Formats: sequence, C-alpha cells, structure tokens
Amino acid sequence: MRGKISIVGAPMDLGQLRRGVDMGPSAIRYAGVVERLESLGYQVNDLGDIEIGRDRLTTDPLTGLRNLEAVVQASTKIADKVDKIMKEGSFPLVLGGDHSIAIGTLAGISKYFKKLGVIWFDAHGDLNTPETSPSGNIHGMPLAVSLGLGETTLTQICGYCPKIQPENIVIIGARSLDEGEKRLIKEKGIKVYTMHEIDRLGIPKVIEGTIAYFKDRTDGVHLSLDLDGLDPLYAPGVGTPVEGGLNYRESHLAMEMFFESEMITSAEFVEVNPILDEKNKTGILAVGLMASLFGESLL
Ligand code: 4U7
Ligand code: MN
Ligand code: MN
Ligand code: MN
Repeated sequence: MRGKISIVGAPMDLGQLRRGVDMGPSAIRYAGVVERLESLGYQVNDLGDIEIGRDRLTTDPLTGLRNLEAVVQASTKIADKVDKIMKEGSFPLVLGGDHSIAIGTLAGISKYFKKLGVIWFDAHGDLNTPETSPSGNIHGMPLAVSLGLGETTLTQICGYCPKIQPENIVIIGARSLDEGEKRLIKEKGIKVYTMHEIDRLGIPKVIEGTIAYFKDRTDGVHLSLDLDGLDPLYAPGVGTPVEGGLNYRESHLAMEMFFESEMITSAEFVEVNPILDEKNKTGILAVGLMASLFGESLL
C-alpha cells in the first residue's frame, strides 16, 4: 500500500464566463481516476463534490469582479474540506472546476507548511488583480490572491494572508501574460519558465531546475495544473486555449519527474470543460497525467 489520496470535486464555474467547466469533476471521474490510482496501490477515497452556489451574473459594483460573493463562499468550503484531508494525513487531490478553486485549495493547505512551494502549470499567470484584470474573471487571479494581492474578501479566506511567498512559486508553460502580470512578475521576482525557455532548455532541464529551486527553500509543494498549459491539440476541452503549449509527452515527463522528486504534497487539476471537449479527451488526459504524477511507469 502506497498511501492515502482523498479526491474532492470542485464543480466551480463562477470564476469565468463559459458554461460547462462545472462538469469537469464528472468528466475526470468518468475517465476512471479512482480505479487508475487504486491500481497503482493507493487507498483512494472519493469524497464527492463541494457545493458551489448557483447565483451567477452578479458583478461587484466596487471591484468589477464577477460572482465575487459566491466565489468567496465556495472558496471557504473548498479550504475547509482540504484542511480536513490534510489533518487526516491524506494527499488532497482537487478536481476543477475553473482555476479560481486554487484560492480555496491554497487557503486550506498552506497553514500546514512553513514555506509551501507552488508549481503553476498554465498558459497564463493568473496574477491579475481587480486593477489589472482585462476581464473581471476571478479564474485569472488566484495566484495573485494567494500572494495577498487584490480583493480583501478573497485574500482573507481562512483568516490569514498571504498564503504563499513570491519566491516559492514556479510558473511553467506561460505564453499569455497580461501587461500587469508581467509587471508583477518582475517586481516580485517570480520564477517563470515561459514557452520560450521551455523550447530552449527542453522539459528535462526545466523540471530539474524547478525541483532544484524548491529543494532547500520549501517544506511542501502544491501542483496547480491548468489543462490549458498543454497545447490545445492535446487538451481541446478548456475555456481559454492558447496555441504553442506543452505536448503530450513533455507534460507526462514533467509529472513523472515530479513523482521521482517525492516533493509534491498536494495537487489540483483544473479548467477541464467537457462541453468544449472532444469525446472527453481532456478528461482522459487529466487522469493520465495524475497517474504519471502518482508513479505509473511505462515499464
Ligand atoms: B486561467 C486572462 F485576460 N488573463 O485575466 C484574464 F487573458 O485559469 C485569462 O489560467 C485568464 O485559465 C485565464 O481574464 C485564467 C485574460
Ligand atoms: Mn490558463
Ligand atoms: Mn489557470
Ligand atoms: Mn482557462
């Protein structure tokens, strides 16, 4: 027996405008996540879905944020659930839902670590604040919120702030950063492997670099994997696809190397939208990546 994994679904779609991403957890379960991880020798406990409020299409008059109140409530529920999983000594595996769920995941997890590292695998930086956001969509803000930047009701979830430090973040796969995000990355010195660096160095060097970077500075690492980090060729079922992403094997190799590092202490897989998908290709891909992250080997 290899240890305990607790799966929790966060069928969240309030952080952006496209419908269907709330069905992400179902698509991932349908693709066989529980059986796949059990077959690797884990004790897998599927805790079901967190209840997400349904009152959409409110825009906060002060900040311009969409569905703010409902996102705050859902984030608090996600944080409480993840906190319980950590307390039990199980590995939290959260299934999204749009990327705003990371606000709750990190709020629930980071108090268990002195220096939590975060791998942000994504085409985007998700570092917008209400001032810099071109869209008002909260799924473009969770990394900023976790740094303590932006709307207070979001940064104060679980009553402490910030959740993470800028020097403990590595962004991998970035290729669509807004101007405000670029400014913030430079100002805070956040480590980013854009697609440019990935093309030049190759994924093995990038992941080795990430692992070496975290080794002495963190006591746990959360993997926040947005499926749009991959090229839309492999992950068509996402709300904000961007050309020029990681390919199938590069992404799997990254997961395999993270497994070998024994560094990852929690994970979430987000932005799977079955309505935009092709025969659950993206849900199936997500489950394959999870299997690699948890030690499925090719031989
Ligand atoms: B995702 C965007 F403007 N940056 O803030 C924004 F380009 O979780 C996109 O990474 C955010 O998918 C994408 O709305 C959020 C936009
Ligand atoms: Mn993204
Ligand atoms: Mn994202
Ligand atoms: Mn997206």
